[in-house]
Amino acid sequence: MFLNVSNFVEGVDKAFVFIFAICVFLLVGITAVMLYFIYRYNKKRNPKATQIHGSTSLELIWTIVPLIIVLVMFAYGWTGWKPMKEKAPDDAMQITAIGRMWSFGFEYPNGKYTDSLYVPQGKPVELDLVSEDVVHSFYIPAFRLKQDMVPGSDKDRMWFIANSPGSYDIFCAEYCGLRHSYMYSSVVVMPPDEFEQWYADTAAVQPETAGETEMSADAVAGLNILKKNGCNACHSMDGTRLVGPSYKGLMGKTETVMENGEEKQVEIDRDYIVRAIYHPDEQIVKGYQAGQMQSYEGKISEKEIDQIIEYFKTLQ
Ligand code: HEC
Ligand SMILES: [Cu+2]
Repeated sequence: MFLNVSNFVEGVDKAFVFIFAICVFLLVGITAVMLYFIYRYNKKRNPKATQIHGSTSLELIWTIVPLIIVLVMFAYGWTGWKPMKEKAPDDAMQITAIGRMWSFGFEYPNGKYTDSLYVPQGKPVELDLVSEDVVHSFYIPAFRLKQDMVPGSDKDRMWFIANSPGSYDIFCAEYCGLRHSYMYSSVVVMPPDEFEQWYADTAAVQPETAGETEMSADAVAGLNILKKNGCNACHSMDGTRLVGPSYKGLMGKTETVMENGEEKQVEIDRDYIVRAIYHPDEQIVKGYQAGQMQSYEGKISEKEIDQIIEYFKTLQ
């Protein structure tokens, strides 16, 4: 529980342990006094109650002692929290952390992109927290760090120095819709030389595509675009219905869609896919909700859509 895996653990845990100890002390103390009073002043042992009217010294004690206690709590809390909000060291590695419904993604200065966060041990890392849709909250419990990702804000940042190699959980800590609970990832801390090697390996710039060797280069690129943009949080490849329809058997199929409140049959071709990705709310697939999928116009080019289509064709 108290492993110093980031530079902030000690400060936060000191405040926590102090507050927890005070709580335990009060719980035990108050319960003991209560039991003693029940025993000592019950009707048998103390038939005639004594009335007390005001006691300046008592008033002073139960005002000043708690005041001191909460001020000490504040002092511990403040000293643990303040360094998180200070500017990151100048040599901090800059990584962009992207949150979207419903996955995290990480972009490194050399263009590398991953689903899990990889960081070197012992070196400061600064995250620029970006949301592509709604408010998410980036939470690394083991590092004692949590910060909201607010769409449109460029001020959401977080920095840390990871001390021990290993893998630690990342959660979204702000309810952000249906599949919020699927929004988890991990931060992998590597010894510096191992990290350098991993980082320099730009052949792996794209997310891992294991076991998909029979696909054409375009189809693989298409799959990577889907992964990179978090499309698969809402769409499955195997026919399973998620928030959106599955990609399986999509190309060439006739789809029933709602356009301006009217039901229509359309054949799924390139134009349809482009419209679905750039203007998702123009034609809503029947049985699904509008307003779930955002427009990817400006984020995904038509050339990339062609690669996505190449990938869709492998799922017939
Ligand atoms: C937040 C959930 C969500 C995400 C993320 C998402 N979609 Fe969708 N998508 C939907 C929903 C819901 C529909 C059905 C309603 C509609 O047509 O807009 C849909 C419809 C589609 C369709 C039409 C499918 C059909 O059966 O006609 C395509 C193609 C599509 N999405 C592609 C994508 C791509 C590519 C991405 C990533 C760049 C993506 N989606 C990201 C929710 C999502
Ligand atoms: Cu979220």
